[in-house]
Amino acid sequence: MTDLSALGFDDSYRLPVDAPAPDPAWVPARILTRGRDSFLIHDGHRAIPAEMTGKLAYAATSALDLPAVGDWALVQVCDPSLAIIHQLLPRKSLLQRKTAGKKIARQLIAANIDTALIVQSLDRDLNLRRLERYLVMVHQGGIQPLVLYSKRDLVSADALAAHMRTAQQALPRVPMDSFSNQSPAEMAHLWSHLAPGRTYCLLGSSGVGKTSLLNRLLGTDAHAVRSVRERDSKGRHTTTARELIRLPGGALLIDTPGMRELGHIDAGKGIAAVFDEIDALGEQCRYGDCTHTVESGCAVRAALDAGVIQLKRYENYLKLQRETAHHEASYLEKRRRDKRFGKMVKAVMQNKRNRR
Ligand SMILES: Nc1nc2c(ncn2[C@@H]2O[C@H](COP(=O)(O)OP(=O)(O)OP(=O)(O)O)[C@@H](O)[C@H]2O)c(=O)[nH]1
Ligand SMILES: [Mg+2]
Ligand SMILES: [Zn+2]
Repeated sequence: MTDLSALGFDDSYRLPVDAPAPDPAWVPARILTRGRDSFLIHDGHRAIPAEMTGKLAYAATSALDLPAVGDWALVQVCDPSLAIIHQLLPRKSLLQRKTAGKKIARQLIAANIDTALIVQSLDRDLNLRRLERYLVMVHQGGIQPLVLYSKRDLVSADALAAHMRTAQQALPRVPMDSFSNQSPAEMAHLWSHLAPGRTYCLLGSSGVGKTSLLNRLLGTDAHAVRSVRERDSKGRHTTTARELIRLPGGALLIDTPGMRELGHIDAGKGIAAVFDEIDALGEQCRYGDCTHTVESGCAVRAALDAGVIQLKRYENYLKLQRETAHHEASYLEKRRRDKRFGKMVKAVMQNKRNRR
């Protein structure tokens, strides 16, 4: 008997009613890990190494069309050591970011996440701007956030209280909690956030304690952790791969490597959700296309002057807006160029064939 619901399967992953009927031999399976060209999937019975069909790979017009960790797909199980991924099932949610560096491309982090556990270390400075960046990514993907402040043992009770107060005041609607992995009681409390059959994803900078948390939840040392001091200056991260893991009790968890850069492409929806009070004020600006910078009759600037909105939050809002618009424009331009190039190659090939 397969129990796909234990892997997080539900009715929302069915193909749309008007989609062509898939091959009856294909079964739903979840992507556990993704290598360069290979995958590990689970079909409810067992984990099986898998490859995707050439058709799926060639039909992909961007990284978004390829399987990511957490995706549900229709696969054909050939034998216990090989499955073929034929088709992706509709996604409930999708975590993505701009690839690091100058390149303008989307990178998929994980699919079908219910809640992102954004881990922030209490022994580092409270960086609300970085947290807003994570929240934009999470909201853009249609995912619930839960901020977990880690390493509680490294700060005093007063420092913790001040920290949490400031964070919660700045982001009143974001659920937050704190813990130390040194405290069994605090670890036990964390379980109350994790429900069976739901999928969670650990996010946060390198060294904040994501993998340590996973290990504690698993009750093993199966996954590598490394002290912040041991991390080399080349910025090597301890966790390098993403993997979907089933926890005791049945929650599903994906660990991720810490991200140095957190750029967004086309994240307008996420920005509007994270900066909802600014977004709402924007409706009252005199001009519909107000940039909230120099226009007269700007309700956002008025709120800023009245001290209703914090300057740093406002600045981060503008920065993220500019950045996402810029990346989106570069991304579209690149797609146009690629398409033109593709057409040209096709025309040349056609020409060649005709001359034969
Ligand atoms: N004092 C204290 N140290 C912790 C706690 N959680 C994690 N650490 C330490 O922090 C260091 C980094 O932990 P990791 O779990 O490797 O961090 P990570 O977030 O997985 O890092 P990357 O995989 O590089 O993204 C390790 O030395 C852990 O032992 C905690 O609650 N308290
Ligand atoms: Mg790690
Ligand atoms: Zn305005």
